[in-house]
Amino acid sequence: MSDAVIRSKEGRIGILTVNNPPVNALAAAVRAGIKEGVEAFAQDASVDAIVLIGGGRTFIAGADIREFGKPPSGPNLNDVIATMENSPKLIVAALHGTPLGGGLETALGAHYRVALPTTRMGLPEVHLGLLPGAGGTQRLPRLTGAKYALEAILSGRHIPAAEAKSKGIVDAIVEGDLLKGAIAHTEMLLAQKAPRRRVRDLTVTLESPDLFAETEKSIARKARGFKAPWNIIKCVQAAVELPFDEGMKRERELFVELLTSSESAAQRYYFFAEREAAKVKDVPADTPQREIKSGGIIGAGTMGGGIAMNFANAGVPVTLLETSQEALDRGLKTIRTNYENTAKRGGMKAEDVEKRMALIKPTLNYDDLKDADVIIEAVFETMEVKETVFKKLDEVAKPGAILATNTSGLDVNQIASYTKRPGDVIGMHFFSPANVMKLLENVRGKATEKDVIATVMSFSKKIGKIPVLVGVCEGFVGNRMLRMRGIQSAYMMEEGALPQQIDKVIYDYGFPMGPFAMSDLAGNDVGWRIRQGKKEKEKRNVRYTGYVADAICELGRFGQKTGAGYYKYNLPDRTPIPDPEVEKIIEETSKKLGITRRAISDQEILERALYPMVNEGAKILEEGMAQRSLDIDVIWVNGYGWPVYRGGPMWWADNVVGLKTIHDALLKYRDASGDPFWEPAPLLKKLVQEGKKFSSV
Ligand code: 3H9
Repeated sequence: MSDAVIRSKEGRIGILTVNNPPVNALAAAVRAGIKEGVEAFAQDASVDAIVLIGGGRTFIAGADIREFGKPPSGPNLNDVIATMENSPKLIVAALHGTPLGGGLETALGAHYRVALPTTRMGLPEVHLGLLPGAGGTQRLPRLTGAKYALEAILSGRHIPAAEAKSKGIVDAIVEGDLLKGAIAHTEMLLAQKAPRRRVRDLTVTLESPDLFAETEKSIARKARGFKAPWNIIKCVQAAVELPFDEGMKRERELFVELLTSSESAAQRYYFFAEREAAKVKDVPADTPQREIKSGGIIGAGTMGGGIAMNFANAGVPVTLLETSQEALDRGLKTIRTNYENTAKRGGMKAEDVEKRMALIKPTLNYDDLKDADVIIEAVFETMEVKETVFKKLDEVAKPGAILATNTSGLDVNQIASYTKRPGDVIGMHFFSPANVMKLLENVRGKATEKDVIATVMSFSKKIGKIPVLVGVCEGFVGNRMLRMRGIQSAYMMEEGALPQQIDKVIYDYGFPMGPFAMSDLAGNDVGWRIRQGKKEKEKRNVRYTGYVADAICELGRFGQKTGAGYYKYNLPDRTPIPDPEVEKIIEETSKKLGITRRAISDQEILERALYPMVNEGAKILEEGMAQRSLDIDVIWVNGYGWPVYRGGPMWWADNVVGLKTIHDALLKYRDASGDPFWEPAPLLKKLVQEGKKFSSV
């Protein structure tokens, strides 16, 4: 008997307790332990029924994702579940924590299910590019009807216990001690001589004959590029149309198709990458942390207001400072409107609007920041303003307070030098809108203390962010790489491509939009003003990148907000419409630059837009500005819409394109253009020579 599943008895009930911390994932030993336990109790005359329960914080949270792709060992999960379902002894699954994926599927193999009120269950395989491959797509529809099951499996959402009860997924909610409640429920079933109810024997309700066609239509945009959602629809359709065993066969085929796809490999990689990114190599998990009970934010603009909302959403009181009453009022009004709109859409309870507003204390006085445990500055992006703010903060903040800057581009070390406590200073680069975007680039200065890093990384999670630690360099990781795509997009436009062609290639790759549509959304004037402020045209590149962009801005085409940019817009409709006027500007620019326009292929566009980003990623890695290639991927997937089914730029380079292909393409473009921009990064060259990947660094 393995330790992974512990057998015990309470009276005439046999108990199987899964014991595989932290989340009782279905490793081979767990699968074997359940099967053997069910078989042993079946032979045991002193046992009338069986309770299956999880030890520790949760019932089984799914298959062991780390086992996918490795040679199979131990009994297959479908056999384990069939053994349960066919057991001559009645089986009750007792659910707590997060019974997910294969965990919930195992529970659906029991004859009955009870759950604690706090249990949140679901079939989230879609997030791993998979589908429930142990009967979930066949059994759930038999309990809930096809429509509900389809929605639940396609969204992968966590279903609260009360909802699960109302849909028949669980039979009873148990208050208090789960094991006791489960035993009592089992004894009641035995007393009632309840049948061993096999979910496989139930019939599926199909609410509407158009369900599958309509669902395909409704997910078309969101599921673009993903494989799993389409296979999930086919599986649930099979549950409706085929006998159980044939439906199971179909599920298996469609599961294996996904398991061997690069989309799922990317998504499974990403699951662990996101968790790994929260860990800092030289800051051990047990590093003592500073306590954060309250915060302060300087600047109530779009950024500051959004950051304040993150604090309030997490229940952390925050003081919001501005320099004028009008600015403060404006900022608070925007926050309130955001909350009210969320409440109207059903995203939060109406009474919570006031509760959250009450956590945000407005002030015009720096002294009100004296008790804050962390203070984040979100003021105008010039070093002069930052200097004033940090000198002031140094005067008022209590000893040990963490002083953070939300700068997206200025030198965090220089900002830290304006205080007498550079060890307490760190960058927290939120992305706009800060109350929505999950990514947080935390920027480690050369003096930042380890306990400050540990505190900020874990506080980031508390306020609902996905944190990644980066080093001080221009643009940090995300914007530094984005710039590479921007440079080549501008050049390609001058050489012969139009914004709509470049945008389409990037959109088709899987990004939510291309660089020009994105610029129109963000406002073309932002970059224009920065370029105007610079005394000389950029030297770092062979050619200036702003010719077309400047011409467009000179016509007041700032983007969506002015109804025109690289595209025109019939506002309020925000669909970009290609504009012959822009085409003319582009052609004139090419002429002025002495460039004969040529047709540029989609493949060239893709390579020139994305390979330089990978090359820059290599430099970032080599300089230690990102800890690992996975950190870069997490930044790009979360902050910039890199399609998760391609894993992020570095995973894609490692596993789909291949580093040698990228290296050779860089050389090809370098030789054709003579532009040193294309020089492969030394790390890329080295890895190619050694036949290694970025993930090995
Ligand atoms: C499946 O079941 C397929 C079947 O349909 C078909 C089979 C034939 N495997 O997230 P946390 C690790 S697919 C291995 O930080 P939380 C995780 O990496 C699976 N490891 O905690 C972390 O490790 P470390 C369907 C796993 O409390 C530690 O556990 N199931 C797995 O914030 C703690 O995790 C899912 O997709 C796993 N399945 O959240 C559920 N799960 O400490 C995926 C977690 O070394 N998991 N780990 O960094 C989750 O959603 C969350 O982890 C959970 C806990 C909600 C369970």
